[in-house]
Amino acid sequence: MNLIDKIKNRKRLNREEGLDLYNLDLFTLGKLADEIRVEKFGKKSYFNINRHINPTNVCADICKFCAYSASRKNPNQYTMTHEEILEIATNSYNQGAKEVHIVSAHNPNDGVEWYMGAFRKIKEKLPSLHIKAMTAAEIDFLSREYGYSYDEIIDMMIDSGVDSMPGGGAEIFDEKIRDYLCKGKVTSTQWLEIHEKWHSRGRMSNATMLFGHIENRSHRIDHIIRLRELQDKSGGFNAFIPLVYQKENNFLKVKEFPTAQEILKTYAISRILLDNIPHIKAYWVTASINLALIAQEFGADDLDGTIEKETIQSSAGANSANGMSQDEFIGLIKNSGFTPVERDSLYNELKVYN
Ligand code: V47
Repeated sequence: MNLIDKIKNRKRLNREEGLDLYNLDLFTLGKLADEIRVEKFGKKSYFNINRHINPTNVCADICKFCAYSASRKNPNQYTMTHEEILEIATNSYNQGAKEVHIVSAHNPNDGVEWYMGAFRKIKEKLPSLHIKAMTAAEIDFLSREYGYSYDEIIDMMIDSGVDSMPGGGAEIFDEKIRDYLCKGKVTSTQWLEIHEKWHSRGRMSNATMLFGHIENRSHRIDHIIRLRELQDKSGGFNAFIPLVYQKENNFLKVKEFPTAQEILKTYAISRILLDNIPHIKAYWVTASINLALIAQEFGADDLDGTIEKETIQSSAGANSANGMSQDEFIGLIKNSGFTPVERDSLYNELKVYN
């Protein structure tokens, strides 16, 4: 059976076949991915009303791609108090946010309780606000820095009110590329182990892949296949999020950036290869809103959310510092021919905007 027939018959593709997909022309690939997307979700495009909070940029680790953590290029250190974090969460909740997405740098100054106490305070005051927090990289950092096992940290997160885990810190799993980008941080095996442990408690998480820097196509396919293998075992990933590398204010020298064509192909291939992860998220912050809207026709069914404030990627050049208004977001999805569906963090539908 040739590659296209295999996809049409919903047969699983292996690594080599995954890589071959890049040789298909963009429109053939897009059409194949779109057929799968439409079979699963029709013309629905999911989003949520969320608020990103990045409580500190003080970081013990050094990732070459990062423009967010305080460093020579970003001398403005900050660490929020619990009261400041709670105030942001409360204001967002009062304006309709259903989720706070809390990701910090790896702060060696304030202890595990600084992280957990913030979650507890939010949960106590706003029990219905979904807390998506703590990347596997943060969990690994706390474990290394303070001598807790992954299980202990995960149990503390659950006791403190964390509902789901974001997909950050995955970067690219290939060990050689990863070592160059962020040696010393959570390894690929550890990242996968932490998510598996989280899933084993009946909890959901996301998975990202940072691409468009020094990796090549086969590294991306390897990354996607490793996620597919874990998902076969644990079933806990809600969404896969290819993050397009942003190039400003960091220490990574990249000569060539991915074209729009390469980015769209990567979304489409993710949709085709990941037959067991339901949602493919075109995170508009890194793809740009224009390309994210087009990605809806190349396999993506989720555009993340309104975000309100965003620091990690906007520090590196993305146009996302102030999020996007709900009306604008809904209008853009509608005008692109899709049906906006507000979802909660676990993809239950809250409102369909016909
Ligand atoms: O892991 C850092 C990435 C991630 C850059 O789970 C960069 O729903 C591009 O994981 N260019 C954190 N990306 C953000 C993240 C995320 C975002 C949205 C939704 C979800 C989710 C998760 O940001 C890091 C890293 O890969 N990042 N620097 C950069 N220069």
